[in-house]
Amino acid sequence: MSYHFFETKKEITSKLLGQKEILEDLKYMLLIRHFESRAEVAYQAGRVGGFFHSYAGQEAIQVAAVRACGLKDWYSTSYRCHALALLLGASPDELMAELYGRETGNVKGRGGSMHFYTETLLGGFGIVGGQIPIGTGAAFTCKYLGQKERISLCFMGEGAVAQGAFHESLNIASLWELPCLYIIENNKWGMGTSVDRAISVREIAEKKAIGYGMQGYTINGMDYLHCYEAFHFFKEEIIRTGKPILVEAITERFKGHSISDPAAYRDKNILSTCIDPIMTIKQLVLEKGLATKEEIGEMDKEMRLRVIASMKYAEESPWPNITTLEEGVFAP
Ligand SMILES: Cc1ncc(C[n+]2csc(CCOP(=O)(O)OP(=O)(O)O)c2C)c(N)n1
Repeated sequence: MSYHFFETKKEITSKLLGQKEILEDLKYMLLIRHFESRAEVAYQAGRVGGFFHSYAGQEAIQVAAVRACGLKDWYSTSYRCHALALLLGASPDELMAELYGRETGNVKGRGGSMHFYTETLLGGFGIVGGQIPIGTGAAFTCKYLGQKERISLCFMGEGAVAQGAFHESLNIASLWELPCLYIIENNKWGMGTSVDRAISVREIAEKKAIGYGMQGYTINGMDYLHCYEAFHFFKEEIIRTGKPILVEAITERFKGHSISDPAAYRDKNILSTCIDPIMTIKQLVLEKGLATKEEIGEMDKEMRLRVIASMKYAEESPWPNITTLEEGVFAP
């Protein structure tokens, strides 16, 4: 199916996105991809347990969102949270150690793949749609405290749109005019269920937003520059109007739903025809003459070695002491 993507204002945003930032983002995209693929290998070798959901294929969205909105906003997302944690300042070491279940992990080995946090990342949620009220609450905080330059970005898969928490959150966000950017990452599959069999409308954001009196947009989640320009506009709009926005980013999940899913239900040819988002930023770098192919190759190697070093760090890290098992765990 073809989509009508939001038309961005290139002339404004291209001035704001500097050479240093583009190169940094290329490195982030390479780092995320290597992190996902190496961690997957570690999982298959029995070094990582629990669940594991790869963000491979969707990198352009969160890399561009964090670049455009900055590190001071609030962020929340689903269990597919490795990339966002890396982008918001968690080190590959602490994240890999978390996957390995070690004491040096992001949450001391208690949470695993689905529960990463940073000072501005409110999680990592295993319950589909669980982060939507949290992201909405963060937007409420911004408004309540009078932080006019600060917004909340709440990412979710398209499967979460059918949850009650989605409707209740968007209704209240619109009613109370909360500075929240809701981003539906439509990778076309909720586990093994196609979006066509799960969600009753196409152009999900554009159509759903109307029901809440909000603005809704569709963006190309496979194109880094387009995503950057769009996110830059969305944040400015939220700050200007004080109102929430709903966005659908069309993307592709390069892997199965989780590591145990070979995605046999999906036509493999589709992936061979779609553009890798990393190619879009590589092309931008080459077109602007920011680096040569050889230099990009060096960056790739640097990021690969960084991830391999994080695996060594995780491997050599201690296991949590059994006597601390209940520390930091809250249950009613
Ligand atoms: C409330 C709830 N229902 C069902 C599940 C089981 N489940 C886990 S992931 C998933 C699919 C969600 O798909 P989507 O929201 O599109 O996100 P994606 O995995 O594609 O990023 C389901 C149904 C769950 N974790 N939570």
